[in-house]
Amino acid sequence: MDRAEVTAWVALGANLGDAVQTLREAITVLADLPGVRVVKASSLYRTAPIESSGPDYINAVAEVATTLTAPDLLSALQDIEQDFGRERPYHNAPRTLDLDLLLYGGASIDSRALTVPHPRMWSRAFVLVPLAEIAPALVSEADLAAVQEQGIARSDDSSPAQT
Ligand code: PH2
Ligand code: MG
Ligand code: MG
Repeated sequence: MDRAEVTAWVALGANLGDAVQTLREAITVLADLPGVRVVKASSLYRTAPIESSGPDYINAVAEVATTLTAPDLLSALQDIEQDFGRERPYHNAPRTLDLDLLLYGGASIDSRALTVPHPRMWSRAFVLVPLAEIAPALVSEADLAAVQEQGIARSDDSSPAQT
C-alpha cells in the first residue's frame, strides 16, 4: 500500500555563488525528487547572516507533500546539498546551499541525525518571515515580533520560479 502524504516544510538558504539562481534550481530539484511534491514556495528574501559570516544570504521556505519518511527526506535534502557543492569547513560556514527540515507533519523527532521541529526556527527571521508568507497559520504576530530586529527584505528578484 502507498504511504500517505505528509506535509513538511523545508528552509532553503545560500550565501555563496549566485544564491538566487541556486535557490530557484534547488526548488526545481526538490520538486523532481521521487515521493516529493512542492506545494508552495515562498518569495526569495535577502537576509543578514545570523551567527554566520560572509555575504548576505538568500532564504526561502517551501511546503512539500511527501511520501518519504523524515529520515529519508533529510537524506534526500543532504544529497541535494552535496550536488550543489556544499562544503562544511566549520560550524555555520558560508554555504552554496543549506536545506533544513523545519517541520514534518506534526511529528516531534529527536534522533542523533535529526531534530524536528527545527530547534532554532522560532528565533530566526530568515525562517519565520518566509514561513509566515506561505503558512500564516503556523506563525503568530508575537513570533514575528520576537525576530523583528533581524535584517530581512524581499530580494530585488524575489520570484521563487525559474524565469
Ligand atoms: N543559516 C545558518 C546560520 N545563519 N543566517 C542567515 N541569514 N540565513 C541562513 O540561512 C543562515 C544564517 C545555519 O544554517
Ligand atoms: Mg541551516
Ligand atoms: Mg542545515
